Amino acid sequence: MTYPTGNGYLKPGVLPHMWCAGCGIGTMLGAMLRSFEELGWSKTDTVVVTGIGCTGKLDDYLVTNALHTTHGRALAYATGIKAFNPRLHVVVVMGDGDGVTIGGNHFIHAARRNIDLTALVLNNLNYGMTGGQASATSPATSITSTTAYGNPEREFDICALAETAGANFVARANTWHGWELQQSITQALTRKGFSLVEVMSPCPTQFGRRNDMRQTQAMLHSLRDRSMPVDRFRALPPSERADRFPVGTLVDRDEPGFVERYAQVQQRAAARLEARPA
Ligand SMILES: Cc1ncc(C[n+]2csc(CCOP(=O)(O)OP(=O)(O)O)c2C)c(N)n1
Ligand code: SF4
Repeated sequence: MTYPTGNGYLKPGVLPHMWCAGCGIGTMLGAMLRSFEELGWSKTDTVVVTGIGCTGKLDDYLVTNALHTTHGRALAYATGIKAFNPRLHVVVVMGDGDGVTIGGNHFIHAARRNIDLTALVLNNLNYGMTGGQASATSPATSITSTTAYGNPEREFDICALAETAGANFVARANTWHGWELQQSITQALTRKGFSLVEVMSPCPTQFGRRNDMRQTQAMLHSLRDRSMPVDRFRALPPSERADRFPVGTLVDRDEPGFVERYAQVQQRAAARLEARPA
């Protein structure tokens, strides 16, 4: 089997990777590399920004410009990079802890700003790296290392959050349906404004084994079985939606992104300066 090189984005000699057997992060990495390859992006024009966690380790496998940042703040660093040099393709890879738990505020404001970045949030329903603690996406009643008798909190719907905050493009995928995952990533990468792909992914080691999914593949199968193409999901009566989640493109709009709006601000400021009496 040949592994995608993503235009040479994959660091030579790094495989096999560090993630647990049955983890979905490697699948997301493969899909992202195939998308880079498909779009013909150059390594020098692409920056991958990560946070901290099992998902945050993804940049270790890349040859391109990569910035390994602090937990929950990847979007803040990425915003600085994009604002300083809008020519760059900036892709931000985070876990659900990074993206919407400790990083929730940065996430809301990146989407509100509609800053021209692509965020890939791997949602494995818990903090994988640090021992399986509950995150903001751990389902209500689920068992984690910090909710041994069931999670009393309700979970965030990451896609709904991005949509409400103002993101131009929002999609959800899972690591079982690899081709669809790659299609969603490619679409997200080509949109202006803030684009999000929520990647539903198994964490058999921390989440699966605590929630009646002890076999390595069980959580992956559960995510596969609960996924439903968005058109079919929306046709379901609300009473039948409970254990399902829609996958595919949920939002695709063409509002001006931050880069475009900021360029207009710069033009207005330059015109004002020029109009000043000498
Ligand atoms: C400010 C800060 N708080 C806490 C930690 C400890 N920490 C490291 S990784 C992590 C959880 C990562 O979870 P997630 O982002 O969901 O990624 P996963 O490991 O599941 O891929 C935590 C809490 C940290 N490194 N920095
Ligand atoms: S702990 Fe979970 S998220 Fe981390 S590598 Fe293992 S399976 Fe993947």
